[in-house]
Amino acid sequence: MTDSSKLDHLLHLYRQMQLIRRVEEEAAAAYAKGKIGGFLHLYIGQEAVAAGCSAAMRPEDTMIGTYRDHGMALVRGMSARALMAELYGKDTGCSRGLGGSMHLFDAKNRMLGGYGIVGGHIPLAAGVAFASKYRDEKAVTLCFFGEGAVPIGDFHEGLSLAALWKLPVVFICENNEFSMGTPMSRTLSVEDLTLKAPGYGMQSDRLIVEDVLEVEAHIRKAIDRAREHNEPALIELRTYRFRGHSMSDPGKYRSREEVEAHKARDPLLRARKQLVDGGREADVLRVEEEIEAEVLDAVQFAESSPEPSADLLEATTYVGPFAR
Ligand SMILES: Cc1ncc(C[n+]2csc(CCOP(=O)(O)OP(=O)(O)O)c2C)c(N)n1
Repeated sequence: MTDSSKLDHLLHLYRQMQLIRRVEEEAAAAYAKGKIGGFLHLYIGQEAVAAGCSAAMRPEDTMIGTYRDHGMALVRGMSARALMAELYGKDTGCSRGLGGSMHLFDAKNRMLGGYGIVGGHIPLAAGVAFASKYRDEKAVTLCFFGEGAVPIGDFHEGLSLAALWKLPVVFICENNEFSMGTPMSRTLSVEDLTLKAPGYGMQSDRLIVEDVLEVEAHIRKAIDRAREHNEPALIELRTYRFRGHSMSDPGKYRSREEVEAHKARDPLLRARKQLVDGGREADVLRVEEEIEAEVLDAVQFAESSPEPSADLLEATTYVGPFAR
């Protein structure tokens, strides 16, 4: 890749990261005003994971993850409008307002959720990968979860089957060091989570997330192995969330200094600096302006969209004689 095309690619990833960050900031503001209800888990600080991983994927590949899913949906191509409207519980949302923040879903773009039960989707990811292999689609499933899912039974069942049946799936542990307010030292017996992989005869890799291009390069290797040889892998990406676990978390379990130290190593700002140092400041400013317009438009769209009708609730709750 030439320096110029590398910077073009980085600009594309910066656009995605900036879109996620600004969507999350506006969602937080709307939540504080009572416009968004339920739980809201922000992805601020972790954007380089979704953007870097997505860059290594093909359109036919699948992403499946946890309730911290806004970034995943956006990088897979869900519009900011459909996402924001879903957070607002509006009829124009990706699931007509019935799924909400934790259950984003976009079958067209192969983003298969958004799951609220910690670890519950890991065996589902193995199932999706099984289907791809069975149909000989040469498609790979990327399954995202936090380190809080690692001691959960579903993690072991999913990884065990994926290795046994040689499924094209890459398990990505986004280790942001805390499960709600609990540090990993109190939930896990080892710090290196890839130590779990050899127990299943599975490949593994581990990376501190600082540079979005580095994330892409590592994940690409795992995706290629999965696609070409049906070799599953467990990847640990060490990252950090800058906000609380959810909007209702004041985050008293970690010091301001700790959070600020991580913010100083923000992968989004690093990408921005690389672009500016590479002579692309004008492009950066243009992208930021475009993202600003896109996100404010999404908020306006969500605000002005209608609520789902009572008919929709009935039709999606009952089957048989009650279904319309
Ligand atoms: C099976 C199950 N147990 C408990 C919860 C409550 N809960 C929601 S999020 C969470 C912490 C998960 O932390 P982690 O997996 O590290 O992901 P993160 O939120 O840090 O991205 C817990 C315990 C749940 N949703 N599901």
